[in-house]
Amino acid sequence: MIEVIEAVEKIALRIRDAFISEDVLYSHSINATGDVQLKLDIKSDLIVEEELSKVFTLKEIISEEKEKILEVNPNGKYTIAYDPLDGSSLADVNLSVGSIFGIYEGGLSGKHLKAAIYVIYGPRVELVVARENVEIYKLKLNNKFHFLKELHLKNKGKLNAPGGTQQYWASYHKEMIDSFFKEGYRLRYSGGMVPDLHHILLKGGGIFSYPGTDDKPNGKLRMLFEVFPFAYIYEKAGGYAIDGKNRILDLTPKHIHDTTPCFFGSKYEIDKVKEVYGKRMKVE
Ligand code: AHM
Ligand code: MG
Repeated sequence: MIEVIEAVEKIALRIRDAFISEDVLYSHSINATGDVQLKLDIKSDLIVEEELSKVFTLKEIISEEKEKILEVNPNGKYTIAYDPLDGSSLADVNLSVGSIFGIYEGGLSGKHLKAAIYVIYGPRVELVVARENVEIYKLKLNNKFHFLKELHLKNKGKLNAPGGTQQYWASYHKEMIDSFFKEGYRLRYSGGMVPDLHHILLKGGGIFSYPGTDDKPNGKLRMLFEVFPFAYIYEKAGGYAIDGKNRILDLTPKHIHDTTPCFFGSKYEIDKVKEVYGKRMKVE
């Protein structure tokens, strides 16, 4: 597994460098020599594919940016599913974005997840690795990641990050979100899953939700690339991740790009979601 983590460290450095390369960040057209210039998300996907293909323990890689599974090493044992640059539209306005990796062994479901990693590109670059524990590393000037601490969620937090288009929320979902605000929770939603979930994790608690809605009954966020890795990270940190009723890590996607409604948080908030969603699961 260490070889996978080392590959992610290299990826993080290369994507960090890609942000300050103007031709990558701002080009949406054909350059002077007639080449179609790369956008940041395409460039990030190429970087990830290049680095992960060199890792001998990886059998297959699955990118959020690609239709199909790519076999990289027939003798490898893990499949890695990744979102090379989650929330990439936020990079254009210079907000934090991230890369997410789920490492699966023996199948593609929540149960087969063996580790999860994400990188957050903010004012600092940080790496969070979940195996038995959840550890955060900070990138220093020597281009090495240094261990900072273990991350743990408390029983209850103060932050509320409600995703999805409000116009399409079910009435009971809206009431639940409002009830957190009435209890004093503060709105913290940047539109980037990585910074929003990182914020809650680092502050020790709160709730992030992306529900099923009229326009998107299965939510927006993808199981393999986004939801399972964060569910794993939250559980290992002492938190919870559910789809409303079920534990996220008990789910199995039918197709690699399947999405699911999702709620991540500490015990108090997730108990409340279970209570509300236990009674009414359908969008009204
Ligand atoms: P992306 O993978 O296309 O970037 O979309 C995922 C992002 C998440 O980071 C974020 O939580 C969500 O989309 C925000 O969606 P919305 O704009 O509907 O709130
Ligand atoms: Mg994404």
